[in-house]
Amino acid sequence: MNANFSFQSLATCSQTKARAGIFFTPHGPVETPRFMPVGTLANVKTITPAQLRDTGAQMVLSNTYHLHLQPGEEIVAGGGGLHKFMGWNGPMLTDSGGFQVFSLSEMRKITEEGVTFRSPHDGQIIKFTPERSIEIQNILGADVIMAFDECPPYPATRQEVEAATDRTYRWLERCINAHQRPDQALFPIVQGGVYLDLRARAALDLGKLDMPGFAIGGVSVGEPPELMAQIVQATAPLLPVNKPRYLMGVGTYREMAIAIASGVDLFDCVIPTRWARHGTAIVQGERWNLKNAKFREDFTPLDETCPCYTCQNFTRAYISHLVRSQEILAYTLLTIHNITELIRFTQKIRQSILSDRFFTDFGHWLTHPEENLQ
Ligand code: PRF
Ligand code: ZN
Repeated sequence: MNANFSFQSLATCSQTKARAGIFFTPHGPVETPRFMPVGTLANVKTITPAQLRDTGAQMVLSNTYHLHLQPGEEIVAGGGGLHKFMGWNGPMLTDSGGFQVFSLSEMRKITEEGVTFRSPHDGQIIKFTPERSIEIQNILGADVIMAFDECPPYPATRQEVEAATDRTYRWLERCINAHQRPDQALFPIVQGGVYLDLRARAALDLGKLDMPGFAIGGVSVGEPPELMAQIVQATAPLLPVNKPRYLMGVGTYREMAIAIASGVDLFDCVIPTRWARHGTAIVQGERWNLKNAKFREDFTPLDETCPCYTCQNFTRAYISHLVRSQEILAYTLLTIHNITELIRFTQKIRQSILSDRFFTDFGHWLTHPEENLQ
C-alpha cells in the first residue's frame, strides 16, 4: 500500500471492460481513460507548459534515457526535480530507459546484470541496470516511475520471449528493492510478446505484488494490429481491477478504443507531437498534410468542433502557409491541436463510460477497423 497514490473507479461499462476513474498522484489527479503527451527531454516539443495545460493534459511522460544523457539527472535535481526544472506542476511519469536504449543506441548489449550501450553524445560506455534506472528515476522525481524491463523485438521466438519475460520479473524484484521514494509510484511492466499464455502468466504474477499501478509493454513493436488487440484483450483484464493500467507507446484512436474496452486507463504516444512537426494535423481520426494544395485558400479552422487555441484562432490556410514557409509557429499550433485532439478523444470516451454509452458511441472503432484511417 502506498498512501500517496490511489485509483478510484467511477463507472464501468455494461458491455465491455471499459472503466472511468481517477488516479490520484502527489501532483494532482489524472482522470482516466486519458492520453498522456510525451515530453521526452523535460519538455513537450514546441509548446510551453501553459500551452500544454490548455490542451487538457494531466500526466506527462518523460524519459530516463534521454535525461540521463542530457542534461543528466543531477542537473534536473539541482533545478528542484523534474516538475520544477521544466515548469510543469502536474503529474509526471518517467520511462525506465531500457526500451529507449534498444530503439535508439548502437552497440547495446544485454546481460542479466543490465544493458550497456554507447552514448550517442560522446561515445562513452554507459550501463543501465534495474538499480541504476530506479536511482536515476528517484533523482529525477516523477510521480510515476517505470520498472526496468526487457522488451523483446518482434518477431522473436517463444524461447527468447519467455527468457525476456522471466528476466523482466527478476529485474522488477531488483527495482522494488532499489526504490527509495514513497512519493513515487513504481509500475511493473507486463511483457510476453505475442504469446498469450506468457502474457497471462506475467500479468497474474505481477498482479500478486502490491504495486500502485501496472503497465503493458512490448506491444506496438511491429506486430500486426489484430495481434496487438488480442494481446491487450488477453492481458489487461488479468491485472488488478483496483489499480490503473497503462498501455505503453500506444495512441491511435482505434488502438486506444480497443484497449479501453479491455480495461486500459492510460496511454502515451509520440504520434501527435511528431506528426505536428512534420506538418500533419490529426482531425477526427484522419491525418491531414497541411502542405496539400486544397488547404491554401481554406479559411476554416482545422476542426470547427475543437476548442483548442489553434482551432479557435487560426485557419487551415494560415497554418498551411506557416508549414510551407517552415515557420516554427506552424509546429507549435499543430502540436497544440494534435495533443488536444487525442486527449479530447479519451475524454469523450470517459464521458461515454460515465453515462454507459461507450459501446453505443464508440463501438464502431472496435468493430469496423477499415473505416479508421489513423
Ligand atoms: N517498455 C518500456 N517502455 C516502452 C515499451 C516497453 O515495452 C513500449 C512498447 N510499446 C513503449 N515504451 N519500458
Ligand atoms: Zn484544434
